[in-house]
Amino acid sequence: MSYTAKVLEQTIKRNPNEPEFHQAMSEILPTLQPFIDEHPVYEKERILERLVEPERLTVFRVPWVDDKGDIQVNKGYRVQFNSAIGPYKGGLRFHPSVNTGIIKFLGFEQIFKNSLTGLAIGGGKGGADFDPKGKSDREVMSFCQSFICELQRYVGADRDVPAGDIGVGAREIGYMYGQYKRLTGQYEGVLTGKGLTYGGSLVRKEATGYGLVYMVENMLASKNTTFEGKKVVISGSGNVAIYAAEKAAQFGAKIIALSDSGGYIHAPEGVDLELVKQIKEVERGRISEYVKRNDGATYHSDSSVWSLPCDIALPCATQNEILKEHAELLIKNGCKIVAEGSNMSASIDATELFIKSGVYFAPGKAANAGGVAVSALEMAQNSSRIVWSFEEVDCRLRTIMHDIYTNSCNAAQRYGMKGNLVAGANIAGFEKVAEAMLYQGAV
Ligand code: NDP
Ligand code: 2IT
Repeated sequence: MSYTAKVLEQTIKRNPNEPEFHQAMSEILPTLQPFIDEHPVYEKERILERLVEPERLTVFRVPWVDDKGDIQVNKGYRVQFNSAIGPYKGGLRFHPSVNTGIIKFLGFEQIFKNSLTGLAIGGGKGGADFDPKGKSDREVMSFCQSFICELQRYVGADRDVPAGDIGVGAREIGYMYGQYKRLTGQYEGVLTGKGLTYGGSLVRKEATGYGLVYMVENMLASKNTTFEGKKVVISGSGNVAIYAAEKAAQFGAKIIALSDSGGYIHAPEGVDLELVKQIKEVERGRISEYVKRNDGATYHSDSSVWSLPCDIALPCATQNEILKEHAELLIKNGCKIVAEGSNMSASIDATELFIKSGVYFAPGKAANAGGVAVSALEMAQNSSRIVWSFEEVDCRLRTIMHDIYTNSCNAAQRYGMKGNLVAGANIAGFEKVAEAMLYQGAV
């Protein structure tokens, strides 16, 4: 049995009931074998056994008081997975589905993603099984303050720097930042995705979506084409989806669909993004609201957004939102490019089918790395107490996405897997972390 297969088997056995974590490891570990064959020292030094075990996993109680005066209790999490190349960095997810397996899959992916950015950030992730939907601002503030009261013991500008993810945006980051400052007396870059008036970076809000489109820009360029006139289907209608739609539209694409967990809108002539922003960012409403105010679109809750014919599909909602049956539909309808805005958007069999069928596929750890990359630029601006212009940050983001694309392509090619960005991104991300772990000894 190969080294990677052995570690995978052992790790699955040692971490039962964590299917998403198993899936992330099953996608990553086997692709590292050719690189490890060439560098046997990594097996000798047990790098993989160390890599799959988080440095630390904290689970904590988050009690808070709702608007009726009742006490609610949620579970909070932070996994500090790997600090070989920098302080832990990764988002916080507030969603009722959050559990240990989901936090560990996200934290594990984050190690590779953060390495790919070329910046000095280690892998971490956290969150809570709290559902912000339907809660008042006051309730969200109460929850966030309680959450950070506990988390503040474990984070810090040079230690662990959380940010947003599903259910955590500027509002939640603001409440947590204010409470952190109050608890510690420190005005430091402990969180990213902050508001622009208190240490946030320009382009952070847009970064994941814009970065995703910059990744696809490179994929298209390799096929001598551009976004101009392409039909794009996007799932989700949150932070990543909205800014992916914005940049793709600026590049001349037509965004024909967006969704949320209730259903999707189909706008054959292109979505009105200002209306989407009003509904989603301002009113915190449902995407179904769109068709009540724009008669160029229809709403569907009984079929999948992936049933729509398109040139490019950008999943931007959550993990495993593209299963094999959806991949089959996309392929049948002529989709040529799939790039993951969400983490682990596609199941393993869906990913394999895309690759086998010649659909150009970019995995999340490469394609959605723009968000955390600009988070690291926010950290850099905070430490040096300067502010870069929108153009400066955007230009750095575009270069970073270009470099991630090139490094992933080159790594795949080096190991005889030309065009396989899944293997390429895994190897390119692993190289730096593995070497850093090796040189730091048995830690
Ligand atoms: P938001 O909370 O802003 O938006 C999430 C969107 O996805 C909403 O439209 C939501 O619909 C939908 N969604 C969430 N969970 C589900 C589900 N179980 N089934 C169907 N739809 C769902 O989150 P983000 O846009 O920030 O995150 C989207 C994805 O991108 C996540 O996978 C995240 O990990 C990833 N990501 C985010 C980054 C960032 O910087 N924010 C960076 C890199 C990756 P509804 O409102 O109905 O729940
Ligand atoms: O999945 C991710 O990369 C994020 N949610 C962003 C993390 C960050 O620290 O900006």
